[in-house]
Amino acid sequence: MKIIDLRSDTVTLPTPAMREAIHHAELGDDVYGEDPTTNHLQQVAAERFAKEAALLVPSGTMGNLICLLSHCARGDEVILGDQSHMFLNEAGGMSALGGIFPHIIPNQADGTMRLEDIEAAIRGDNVHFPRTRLICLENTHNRCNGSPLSSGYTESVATLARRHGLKVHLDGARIFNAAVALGVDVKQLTHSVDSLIFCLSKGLSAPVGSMVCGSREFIAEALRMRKVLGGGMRQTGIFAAAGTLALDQMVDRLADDHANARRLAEGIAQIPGLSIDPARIQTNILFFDLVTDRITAEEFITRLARKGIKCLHTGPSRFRIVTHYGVESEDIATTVSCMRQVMEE
Ligand code: TLP
Repeated sequence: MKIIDLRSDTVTLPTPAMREAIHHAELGDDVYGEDPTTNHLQQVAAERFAKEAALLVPSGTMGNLICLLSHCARGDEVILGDQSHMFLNEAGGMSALGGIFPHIIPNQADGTMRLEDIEAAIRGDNVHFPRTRLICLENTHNRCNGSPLSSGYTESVATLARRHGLKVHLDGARIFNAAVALGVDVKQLTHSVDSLIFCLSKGLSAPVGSMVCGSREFIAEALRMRKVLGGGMRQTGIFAAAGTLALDQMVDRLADDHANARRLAEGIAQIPGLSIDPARIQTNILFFDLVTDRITAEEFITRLARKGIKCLHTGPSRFRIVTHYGVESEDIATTVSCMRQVMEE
């Protein structure tokens, strides 16, 4: 039985070309800046985003934390969405390790935060207040159905930030999904932000790694913060080799994942007892709800798993599915038909 693992695009395995590149990667000690394969990936990433420099880091979580620590001092405040991954799913690292104060405002259903809400959250200069330093965006927005944020929206947040002397950081773990869904060059979505991270090891299928991009000065500080966090690695060319291929070969195919997610949503919408609005699915992430008491959420997940289909249980009666490399078009039909059987059993 083929296991169709739809829990996340983090489960993707490296492609045969990546395994080959890993095998032949030229290596050195990256802590001395001497791993040629890593240096090449960092240059390619910086060019792809038209930023001055880029840094390879072990994970998206560490990348976001490195950026927070590079932008902010202890006691500084960061404005971010209440549904953001940085607020909900990164173990409170900004407070635990940086003494940074999160100021959350509501994420709208499309992953944006209202400009009025952002502006109202910015503190004035007063000895009683923390210093507002940074605004964080997430594109695509994981918990908001993988919604892509437009370049226009990102620019208006950056303009607002600049007016108040603030910086903007983008959690672009899935920024290439956004670019493909919106049909724009990825630079258009990132030129106005001061720093960004993106992940090599999600939809792009590399086994390990995320990249931080920004100005040369910012990346010098990020390098120091990576060291502080114990993220200085050695022969990182082993996975940087796969990362370069991820950027070269795995971006355009994300459109297939988006088409699969939309087909899956349309199929789920037809199953009595399950609820989803397919019109909201623009990239590779979808959430759906169990809206019957004939079966519990635990039973639903367990019976589906018995049929070889794994999805993530994210709320009392809410589930998440993420399509990715390795999930084929025929797997979509199999998934819908198994879900229908589970609901009819
Ligand atoms: N998201 C993962 C994990 O929460 C397990 C997932 O399955 O969606 N930003 C965003 C928007 C993310 O979705 C994630 C990971 C991260 C940052 C963190 O990346 P990693 O897992 O590399 O630390």
